[in-house]
Amino acid sequence: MLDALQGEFGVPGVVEFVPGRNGMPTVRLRHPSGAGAEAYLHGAHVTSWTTPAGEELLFVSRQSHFAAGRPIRGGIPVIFPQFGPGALPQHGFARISEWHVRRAGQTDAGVSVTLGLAQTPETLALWPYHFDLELQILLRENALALTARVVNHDPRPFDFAQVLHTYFRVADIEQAAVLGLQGTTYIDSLRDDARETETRAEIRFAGEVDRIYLNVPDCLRLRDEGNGRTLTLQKQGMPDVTLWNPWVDKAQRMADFGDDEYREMICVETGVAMATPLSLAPGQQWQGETIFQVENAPA
Ligand code: TA6
Repeated sequence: MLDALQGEFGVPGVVEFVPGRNGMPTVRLRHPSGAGAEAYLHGAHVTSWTTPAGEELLFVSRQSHFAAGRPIRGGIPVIFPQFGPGALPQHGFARISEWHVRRAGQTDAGVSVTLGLAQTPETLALWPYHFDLELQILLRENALALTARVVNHDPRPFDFAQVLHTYFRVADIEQAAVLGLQGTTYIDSLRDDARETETRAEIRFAGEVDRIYLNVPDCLRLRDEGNGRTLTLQKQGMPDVTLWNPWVDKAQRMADFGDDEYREMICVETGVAMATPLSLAPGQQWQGETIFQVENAPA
């Protein structure tokens, strides 16, 4: 399989298809600057994004599963068509499905691979709609751009959510801050979904947080003070943002997450319809994008 993918889509030293953990097929992108990214075809799951200097910007749990039918803990889970619990498996089926390679290559814009998922007998059994879901992963010198597109190929409208559930690596959660959410309304999942207004210009972390922010400005920042780094998140078509850190107690209850790993990660998730599903008419499409940029990359 990997040889066939390499033959059809590969570019030696730039786009390479190689076995990942447990031999699961992955695609590795290498930018001329030295920046790198890696994604599993399982879930179209980005598990690594590194700077030209080789610094890892994403968090993946040392206890993550890498197996069919199981989500990878960390990186960038692709959430579709359901966010959170509900009639479908938690966070939907896209992150535990096997995606297909559609395009790959290098242009002036960067090094990219596009992965796709359409209905299968398994998804139809869970969610009886014909759809197409595509994710483009574009690597630049100091940026990673993820563009998601959903098309309704069914004769009926369907409701969906699409979220990039990104786990950022930080040196120490208590030396990290998220900026750009002041004045927005959030739903506090830890307080019976109470709706509040965010009053802080700079959000810091000292305990479990699980909040869905609605209709958020399209530019956010994550300051990782312990690493002397700031990441900018520039989004479009993805109005909602979730902040999540499990902290101690929840971390200890998660089999695929180390008890102390909460200290080295923060989820800043971007997407659409996190609180209220979005309806898509037959033949219509939705597209959204988030560009992660290292703001002050060392020269
Ligand atoms: O995005 C926040 C959240 O919905 C949390 O409530 C927590 O469940 C997290 O996602 C991880 O969910 P997972 O199904 O990947 O364990």
